[in-house]
Amino acid sequence: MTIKPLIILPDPLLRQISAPVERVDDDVRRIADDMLETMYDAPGIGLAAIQIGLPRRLLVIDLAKEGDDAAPQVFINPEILTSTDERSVYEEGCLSIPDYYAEVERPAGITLRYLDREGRQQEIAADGLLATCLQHEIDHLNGVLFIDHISKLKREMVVRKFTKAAKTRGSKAI
Ligand code: K1U
Ligand code: ZN
Repeated sequence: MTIKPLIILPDPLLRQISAPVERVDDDVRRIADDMLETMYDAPGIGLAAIQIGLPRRLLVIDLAKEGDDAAPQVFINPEILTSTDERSVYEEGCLSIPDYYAEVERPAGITLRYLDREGRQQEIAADGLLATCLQHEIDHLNGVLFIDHISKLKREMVVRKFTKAAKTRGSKAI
């Protein structure tokens, strides 16, 4: 398993719409394992393939508490089937927008259809942090970032800060 470099705002890749995974094979399982390794190293609780530069509809999540056994979950070609009218607010972060957190309101519950790492179709109902994290990661598959759910003023400030930081990094590179 390999830890991959993370794609950081304002990289245009983060705005790309990811393509469906056509076949769940060993290559896809290897990518999922690399994503989990990258997510644990960061550390984070979720990761979409585009965050390591791969525009494929694949995401990983692990919501195990510190000290508990790892509980990795792989979701391939996830589709939200239903969303509750009830909404919940959670303070979200993003490994592609390091050290920035903001409250985001989303449907409190969803039902989801997806393929697991063996390529079997599954359906689940999710609420709480799992519902929030799945929606955050599925947004990534559609080129949407959590800052798109906050005010335009705050979003523009964040994008400006990260654009400046990227330019500084670029000017220091040989
Ligand atoms: O997709 C990502 O960028 C990962 C992101 C997932 C997420 C966090 C919060 C709400 C919705 C989705 C993160 O993992 S940010 C880091 C984070 O939340 C965290 C890091 C260490 C310990 C616990 C949480
Ligand atoms: Zn994110």
